[in-house]
Amino acid sequence: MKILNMVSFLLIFCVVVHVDAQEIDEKKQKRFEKIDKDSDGKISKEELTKFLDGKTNKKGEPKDANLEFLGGDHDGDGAITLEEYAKGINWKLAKQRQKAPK
Ligand SMILES: [Ca+2]
Ligand SMILES: [Ca+2]
Repeated sequence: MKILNMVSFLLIFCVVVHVDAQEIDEKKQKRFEKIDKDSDGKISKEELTKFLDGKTNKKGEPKDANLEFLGGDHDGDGAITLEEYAKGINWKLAKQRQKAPK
């Protein structure tokens, strides 16, 4: 009977984790849609700049849309897709790109 308990525990655990992940995705999707003003499924630099305008980070400093865009556009094609947005901002990549010429 012990094994059965383990299995059901794992099963419940998996379901809970799965639901959690979905909730985050939904939140992210809603936020993504908010930023994507023209609803073409991609966030352009202008859209991100407008969205972050007047917003501050945890330290109270104005948000750097340029840097966030560099770190959010993972494949560097000039737009942030929902997939890229869901992965989050890659700050390491952003700083690397900011340092690189061009
Ligand atoms: Ca857009
Ligand atoms: Ca991209």
